[in-house]
Formats: sequence, structure tokens, C-alpha cells
Amino acid sequence: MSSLFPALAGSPGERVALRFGDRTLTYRDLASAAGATAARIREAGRVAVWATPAPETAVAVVGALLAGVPAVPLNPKSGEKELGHIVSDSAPTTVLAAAGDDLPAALAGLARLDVDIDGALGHGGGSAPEDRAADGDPALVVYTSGTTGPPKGAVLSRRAVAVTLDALADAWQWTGADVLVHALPLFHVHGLVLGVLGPLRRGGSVRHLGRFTTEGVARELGDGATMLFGVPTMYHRIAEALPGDPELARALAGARLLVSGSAALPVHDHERIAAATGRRVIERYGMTETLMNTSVRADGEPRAGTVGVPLPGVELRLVEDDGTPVASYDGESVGEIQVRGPNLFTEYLNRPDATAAAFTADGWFRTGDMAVRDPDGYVRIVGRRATDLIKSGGYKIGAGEIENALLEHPGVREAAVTGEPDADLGERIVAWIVPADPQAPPSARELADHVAGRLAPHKRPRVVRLLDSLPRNDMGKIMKRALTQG
Ligand code: MCA
Ligand code: AMP
Repeated sequence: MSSLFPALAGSPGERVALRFGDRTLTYRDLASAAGATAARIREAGRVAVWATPAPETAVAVVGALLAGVPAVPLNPKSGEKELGHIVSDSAPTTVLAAAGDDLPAALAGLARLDVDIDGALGHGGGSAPEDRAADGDPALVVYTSGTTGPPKGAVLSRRAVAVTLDALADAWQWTGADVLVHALPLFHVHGLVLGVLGPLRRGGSVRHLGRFTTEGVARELGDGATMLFGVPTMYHRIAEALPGDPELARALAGARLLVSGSAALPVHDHERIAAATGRRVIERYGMTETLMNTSVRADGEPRAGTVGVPLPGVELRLVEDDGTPVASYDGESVGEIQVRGPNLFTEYLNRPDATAAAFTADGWFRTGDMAVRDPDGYVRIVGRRATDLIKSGGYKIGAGEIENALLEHPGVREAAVTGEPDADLGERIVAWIVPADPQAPPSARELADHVAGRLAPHKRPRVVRLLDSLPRNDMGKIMKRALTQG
């Protein structure tokens, strides 16, 4: 197939590819380090990547892609239950990690391969091998939550990764001259595909902050970075900081492009940032399963509250509940967004039932997102079909997964999980608990730690409300609306 990373082929140059804190890799360094990793995993079936915010993660994933071996990024904060599920479902042969990283017991059955950047550079390194895989072959398996049950592994092809990044390049006039700054986790599409593979496909640079701070954003945008990617929580924190931070305002004003995604950026935050910096954040809309579907274009009109227009190659329609397409572009007629195109995932790993259910008979993917279209085609997302999916800090979190974890706590008799509006996180997770012993209910802290330890810290309830019983209908189904409206 055509190379995913043309800048690594031939004799890559001294342009900086990656910077994490004070660790910098040029394209030549990356070709050596990723080439050396690729050479060691060529025979592996699938590799897991311990996706810390470090250059080893980028080297491991690029190495896997060069070797034609699918990579499964793992959240290093995943608890044992979540990690156990991902490892048994995706069945990697090997886990790639930085030397010195402690790996949990759930990974003990895998061969471990340390990503040794300094060693590869010290040996003069190998060079990047030619990508040997076909366009339709899997590049990544990324785990994503559904309404019930454990997360599903979305299989993303090399073609899907390439076309989504090239469509964004078109929409954003994104080139090798761009320097991206971000602080997103590297085990999801946003941080990994857009935030690392994106700059590398363009031959540009990425600077990762390790963790999000407004100081880090100001420093990098003030020192040559041209683009910022973030989730709405990050832009909210920027909007909050701007009035007292003229350096941050100057840095944002000088950026070429400020992009938000993974959840809706409230218009209030859009407006506060525009007022303080003169710059408008643009939004793009995607999903793990679809990669990117729409964006406000760099050469288009920025419009707060919209996610822009379909990207090149993406077909998008709105449909009513009965499947009838919505024909109007009137800013009012609501339908579910369905998409079709080469950007879509191949399947949910080991889940033909879920894969089949995700598509209509004529091949459109049902996103579950509800939207309207303005007369000029701009898409406005107005809601979500499933109330059991929560978006908190830009992470998609299934209520069922947390309920199951809570029910495993001995102090919990019944549990229901909902999301409620939160200015910082978009939505916060609320656990409604019927305690086993009403005289000695578990504390909110204990339940949060229980969920954080089994699943992941971002899935922990932020609020716990105790009840004598859960409201149920005649069929025994929990009526979540009665909880949230009560
Ligand atoms: C707190 N912590 C705990 C506990 N409580 N650890 C263990 N047990 C506990 N009980 C720790 C956390 O691990 C974390 O550690 C720290 O306390 C703060 O946690 P938290 O409050 O969750 O962090 P935050 O500061 O509120 O995080 C906000 C955030 C984060 C930085 C915006 O939500 C984030 O990174 N979101 C990005 C999500 C994302 O990338 N989504 C993309 C998926 P420490 O500070 O050490 O970490 S969507 C996607 O990919 C599609 C395609 C799309 O459209 O983009
Ligand atoms: P995930 O499953 O984590 O990949 O999240 C995908 C979901 O994030 C989509 O189905 C949308 O609900 C939401 N999303 C992503 N980008 C945006 C955006 N710009 N505005 C509103 N929602 C978004």
C-alpha cells in the first residue's frame, strides 16, 4: 500500500517529529527507533501498547504500523477488570512499553518488549522499513464504551486512518509546517490518531504536554506551535483562565488553528475565548468507529455551536425514527446522523452481532447522535439517542459498565448511573445507590475508588445519591428519567 508516513521513508531529515517535555525525536530518530521496534515485532499477531503520554507510545504505534501489525492502545490507568477484558478480547501476543514502566498483573501473560529509543539511536539505528500491509488491513483496535457491557474493540483499517487524516488536512489546510500542541491521552482516537499520527503523516511536529495545563498551552503556542487540539473541558479551563492571563490570550491569538472535539463546546466558552483572543475555536465531529465525519473548515465561516460540514469522502444523512431520511436543511428538523465512507471502522472485534446492529441494511453507520442541518449544510448536534451513554471530560462512558462495577461492591444492593450537566466536564457521573445496609452505606469516596480501581479513574462517580429503592416500571426496568427529574 501507499506509505502511511511518507516523511519516514527514504532518508528522513532532521525536522523535529515529536517532543514530549525535554525529549525530542527528529524524523531520522523516529525512523530508527520505530524501524528497530518494527523489526522486533514483525511476527507478532497483534501488539498491545502501554499508552503513557511519552515518546515510547508514539514509537511503539508507528513501529507496529510499519511492521503491518495491529496495535491495541491501553489506558495505563485502566483497572484490572477493564484491562483483563481488553487483553482477553484482543489477545495480543506482546505488550510494548517503555523500559522501567511497571505493568499490572493483567498483562503478565504477554511477552514484554521494551521500546528502547536511546538504544536504537545509539546503534545508529535501522531505517524505517516499507509499510508492507494492505490498505484494508487493521491498523488499530481502539476500545470504546457502549450502553451496556464491557467496551468493544473498534477495528480501524490503515485506509480509514489515512483518509481521515487527509480529509482533515484538506479541511484545515494542515501541512508539514504545522506544529501541534496537545495534552490528550494517547489511547483514544483524538489524542493518538489525530494528535500523533496526524502530524507525522503531514511531516510536521507534535509537542505533547504530558498533562494539560493552561501554562503549557501558553508556553508552546507562544513558542512556535501553530495548532491546539483539545476536548471542551480543556477549552473551558482556558476560558476560565483567560481574564487573568494575558500571556495565554496572546498565545492563543497567535495560533493558526484552535480545534475542539470529542464533545460539544458550549457557546458560552466559544464566546469567552473569542472575546479575549479574537480567535474562534472550530469544532470537528467524530467517533471512534467513524474517525472524523465533519468539521468547520479553516477556509469556511466559523460558527459556534456547529460541527461544520461533512469532510471530503464522507456521506452524511439525517434520518427519522422510522428510517426516513430528513430532506430539510432548515435548522429545525432533527434526525439521527448516519454516515458512510472509507473513514469507517471495519468491525467490532469478536462482535459480529454488535457490528451488524451498528449498520443499516444499506450500509450506513448509525451514530446515535441527533442533529439538525442549517440551510448551508452546517451540522448542529442537538443530543444523543442513548441516555445510557455519558460524555465526561470528552470520554465516552457507558452507564451499564459502571453499574456492573458498583454492584460488585458488597455495600451496594442496587445501582443506577446517570449523567448530569457539569460546567467543567460537560457531564458528571452520578451513582444512585440502594445500600445493602441502610444503617452503614458505603461512602462516596469508597465507591469512587472502587470504580476507579476496577475500570478507570475517569469512570468513577463524582456524585453518589443514596435511595431506599430505585424507581421501576411494571416490567421492573429502572426509570432513569424519574431519577434525574425527581
Ligand atoms: C482522582 N484520581 C483518582 C481517583 N480520583 N485516581 C484513582 N482513584 C480515584 N478515586 C486521579 C485521576 O487519575 C487523575 O490523575 C487526577 O486524579 C484527576 O482526575 P480527573 O478529575 O479525572 O481529571 P481531570 O483533570 O478532571 O481530567 C480532565 C481532562 C480529562 C484532562 C480533560 O478528562 C481528559 O484528558 N479528557 C480527554 C478525553 C479524550 O481524549 N477523549 C477522546 C475520546 P492524573 O492527573 O495523574 O491523571 S473521543 C474520541 O476519540 C472521538 C473520536 C473524538 O471525537 O474525539
Ligand atoms: P467516542 O465514542 O469516545 O469516540 O465519542 C464519540 C462521540 O463523541 C460522538 O458520537 C459524539 O456524541 C461526541 N462528539 C465528538 N465530537 C463532538 C463535537 N464536536 N460536538 C458534539 N459531540 C461530539
